[in-house]
This record gives sequence, structure tokens and C-alpha cells, in this order.
Amino acid sequence: RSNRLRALHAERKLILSAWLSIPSSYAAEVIAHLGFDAVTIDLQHGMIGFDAAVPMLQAISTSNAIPLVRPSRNDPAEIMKLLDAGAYGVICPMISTREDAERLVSTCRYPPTGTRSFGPARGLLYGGMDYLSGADKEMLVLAMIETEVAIANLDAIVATPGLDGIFIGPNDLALALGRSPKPEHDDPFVIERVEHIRKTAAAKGLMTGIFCSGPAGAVQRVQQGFDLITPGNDVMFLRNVLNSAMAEIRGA
Ligand code: 3PY
Ligand code: MG
Repeated sequence: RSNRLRALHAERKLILSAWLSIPSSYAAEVIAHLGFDAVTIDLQHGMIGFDAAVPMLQAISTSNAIPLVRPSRNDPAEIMKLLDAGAYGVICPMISTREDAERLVSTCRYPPTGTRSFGPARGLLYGGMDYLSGADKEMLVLAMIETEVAIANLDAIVATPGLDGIFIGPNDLALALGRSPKPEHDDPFVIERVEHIRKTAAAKGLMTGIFCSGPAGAVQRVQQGFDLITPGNDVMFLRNVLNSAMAEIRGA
């Protein structure tokens, strides 16, 4: 199975990814069928471990959305298990150095290119029996840029062979710059740093992604030129919709 996100990026089309923090295969299934291009399972800040992620990947497989994961850290063992479970891309948190980025890419590629161990259990079911021949090409590798050290090393990170893109974690990035965590910051210094990261990565032809606080923030990021947009996570949307439903009813 080819990774449609690469084709969308090549055609300069917007990629929308849902972001799951609730450990539920049913929620994953419902959200995956809404028409998102990708669905990302968040094992870093979501309430999700590997055992919960597997049925969520199975649920996403019933839709056209490409299954992505955010692992809890740049850990080859965890990332390789998630790829074996059928993830077609990795958005890895806290990539701060060239070495971090090289290790991440190597984890997602089979020898002789990388160090990924062979055993693509669900990968074969999702990707097809020719999984091995296409895996290195299909797995999308995105490095999260969200530290001050990463900004200092940005040129070296974006030049990492095999890296497909970057994904900005705006909350951690703002914190690292001494500001309060906020997806769409009003602080000019944070705004400038975010645009610097986007431009530097885009100049290398990399996919540029970012996490947003909701539809308004997402529209702003699309207009800024980001390729891969996460409009918010499941809990944020659930909370907002239920809060406004309650307010509407109680205010009637
Ligand atoms: C951040 O904003 O730091 C993220 O990692 C997005 O979830
Ligand atoms: Mg973060």
C-alpha cells in the first residue's frame, strides 16, 4: 500500500491529521471515517500505551486515513513495535540534534539503509504482502521541533538524509523560549521562531507540520504555508462541543 500522504505533499495539497489521546478503538474508528487524510495516535501525551494503540491501528485500517503515531520518545524499540503494528509514519517528539534525527530515520528503515529489525506483523496485513520491498519508501518520518537546542541545530536536522519532514510542537517550543505554552502564540519572538523553522524545513523540500488549538488556528497555519495540520486532539474537540452544547441549553 502506498502512503498517500507523500502524493498529497508532492501535489502541494493540504494534509489534515486527527490526533487521538483517548485509548479507544471505537473513537479511533469513528474519527478515521470522517475524511481526515491521516489519524495520529499519541503515545506521548495521550492516555495510550502500545496495547491500546494496536486495536486503534486496526480501527484506522478500516478507513482511508493513513495511520500515524507519535511515540512517547525517540526509542527504537517502541517505534519499531509501532511500525510492526501497522503505523505508516512516525511523528517523533523532542528531536534536538542531528544525531537524534539520524537515529530516528535509521529506526524506521531496514538494513542496509537503517537498523529496523524485521518482523512486520500487522504491517503485512495493512501494507500488503509486498510490504518489505516498499517499507523504507512508504514510512513517513517526521521530527518534532520543540526545543531551543533544536532551533540551534535546525540546519543540520533538516539536512538529515531520509528525513521526510518536521512537525512543530508549539506548546513545548513556547515553553523552551521562556513563554507560556500556547499553540498560536501572540508573542512576536515565538511567531518569528515558528516561521523560521517552517521556512528552513520547506526550503529543503521537507513536509512541514504543526499542532493547532482548533479550526481558527488551523486556518491561520494553512495560510502561513504549513503542509500537515493537526487542528487539535480528540479531547479538546469533545470538551469544546460539550461545553457549548451545555451553555446553549442552560442559557435557553
Ligand atoms: C507541543 O505543542 O509541544 C506538542 O507536542 C503538540 O502536542
Ligand atoms: Mg510537545
